[in-house]
Amino acid sequence: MSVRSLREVFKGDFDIGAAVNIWTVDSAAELIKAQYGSLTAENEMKPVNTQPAEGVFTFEKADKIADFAARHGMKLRGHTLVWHNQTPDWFFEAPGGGPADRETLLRRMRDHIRAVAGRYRGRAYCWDVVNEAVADEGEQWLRPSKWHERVGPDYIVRAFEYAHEADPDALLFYNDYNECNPAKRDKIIRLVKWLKEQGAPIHGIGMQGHYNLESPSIAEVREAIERYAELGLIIHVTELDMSVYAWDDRRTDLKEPTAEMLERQAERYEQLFALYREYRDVIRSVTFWGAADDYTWLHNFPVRGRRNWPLLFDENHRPKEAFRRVVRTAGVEA
Ligand code: HAH
Repeated sequence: MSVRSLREVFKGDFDIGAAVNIWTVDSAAELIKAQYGSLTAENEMKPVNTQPAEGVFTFEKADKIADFAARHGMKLRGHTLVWHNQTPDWFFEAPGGGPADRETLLRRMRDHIRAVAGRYRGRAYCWDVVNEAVADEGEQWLRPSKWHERVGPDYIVRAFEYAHEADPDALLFYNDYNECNPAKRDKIIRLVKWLKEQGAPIHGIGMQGHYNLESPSIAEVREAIERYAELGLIIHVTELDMSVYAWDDRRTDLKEPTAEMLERQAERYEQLFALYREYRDVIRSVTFWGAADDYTWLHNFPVRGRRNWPLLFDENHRPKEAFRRVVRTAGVEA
């Protein structure tokens, strides 16, 4: 029996994408070609991989993914140019040791963005320009990172300017997680408003979408979409997955997901996609953070020695109940 293609089912609504890496483009090639219309490199375009030492650019792995996308007529989302994580230490160090100053950091940022966004110009149609700059907890607005401490908050503005300079045609995104948490959501909104006041060329908000069976509630997701949409930018769901564990569940004994977990996951995915379809005018792309459950960043994270099953396809690339329910939201049977 043939399986519906997510890409086709949601054609009139939004793009359906998946994060891939240099191994999964091979191991899940057939599934990816059949189901997804957009790719994101899970790690291969991050600073740690593209510029491991100053002035030393390595693009083989990123190219492998960009080439796969081009060969199969898929879109490519760029991820990510400026981040506090997966960025080599040299970025922040002075040539003689000690912390680099603001000018050095901004020059390195600009050179990096120019090289990476420049290389994929005409291939990556959009970029997550700044990833996760907002603080998770408490009163603090922006996360205390080396970028923030050594450049000041305007590092975010500069990143968008440099990205626009490197690729004037690319759509530029601010991307973050816990984006439906009301307190963090409001900090993200404050950031985006401030960026617009500063004249930063920002076109969209990336809602990462790392969810679980309990949170966020669908009402919180709806409220977040509403508030982000009011800013007049487009929305991409950039890294969707649904852990079968609550955030504080530390169990490591499960060899496979329980029937209850799979049912609840299917129900939540169905509710999410029904919601996304309501907002199809602002949500232009929905990308899963993986292709199928055999490989996900959530194996061993945040709990070592634990597997997870957060996606729509199982470890053998077969559609799960969640897949059928998602397809159903578009008014067709799986
Ligand atoms: C995301 N962070 C990153 O954007 C992505 O690049 C990475 O591959 C996986 C997840 C989400 C995140 C985190 O890094 C740490 C704690 C919670 C969530």
